[in-house]
Amino acid sequence: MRKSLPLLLSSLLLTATPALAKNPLFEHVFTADPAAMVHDGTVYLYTGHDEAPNNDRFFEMHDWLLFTSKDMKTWQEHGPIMRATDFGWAKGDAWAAHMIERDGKFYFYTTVRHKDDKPGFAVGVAVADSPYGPFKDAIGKALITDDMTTHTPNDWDDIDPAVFIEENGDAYMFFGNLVPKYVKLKDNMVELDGEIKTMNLPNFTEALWVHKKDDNYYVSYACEFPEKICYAMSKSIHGPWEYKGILNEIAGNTETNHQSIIEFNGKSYFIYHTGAVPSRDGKPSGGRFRRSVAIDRLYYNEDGSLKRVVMTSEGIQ
Ligand code: FUB
Repeated sequence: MRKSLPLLLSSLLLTATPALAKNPLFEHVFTADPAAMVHDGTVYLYTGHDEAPNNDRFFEMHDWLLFTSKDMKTWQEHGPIMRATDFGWAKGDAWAAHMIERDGKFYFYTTVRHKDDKPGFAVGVAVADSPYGPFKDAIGKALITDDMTTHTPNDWDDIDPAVFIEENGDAYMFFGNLVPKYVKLKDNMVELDGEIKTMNLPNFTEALWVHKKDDNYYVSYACEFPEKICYAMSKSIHGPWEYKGILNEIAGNTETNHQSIIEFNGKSYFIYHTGAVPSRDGKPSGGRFRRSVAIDRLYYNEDGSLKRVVMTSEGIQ
């Protein structure tokens, strides 16, 4: 006998096991552009904060949020650590950022939109004595402004900073949209030390992230559009970079993606964002301007190359 729809639904509800979905990580707030840092046994997850009223127009991002975890499963929320307009020279647009520690100070490199005296997107740097802040503008001006690079006519081609410190202490900042770039930083972490160089990375869009394991350097980045995450490997921070292919497929319901790769307690993790939060309680669902951070495991092959990420709804169990 065929069941009526209400009966079918109620029997399904009675027999279904509650889903323990852990990806995306948070549903009560939209989070994007994860920038994770491991420090003193804790994972600090800094995220952008999508506040667009819907998925029709564009990003609305005012501040950056912080979540921490000691097991990658339970997360404590610390709220906003900084607003884009805390940089007195910035108009707003708290886009992708990166946190790194050096000599007990925490440097927060951010994408923001510059005021009209130097129009376009810019990179700022803030500093604090603690990973929780309070963060203040480290130099009172932008570290990178749009007029410093002329590789594309776009005013958003200097975005998405990611900093890597070599074992010998040399620090480099990677950034860019459509043209990947990097520049050495002085030991004080807040001044450029030399010229901005370009990199050769196939299908590059944005969201550079550099990490090292054993004697291999890895650069991962958002490629094509809609964005997948691709990666390349090298034996030197200066390249040449050998393109290795797709690391993660289009993450679902958003054209952008942005990854962090960390190692924590002997395991490697791939942290990214999706548009997968469903509509609940009459609120608009996730999507391209209402993104949400997710985490899955990252595995290496014996030759050091990376296995393609398997995105899960369970997340880290
Ligand atoms: O979140 C705004 C921008 O979208 C970021 O800067 C890019 O990486 C992309 O995720």
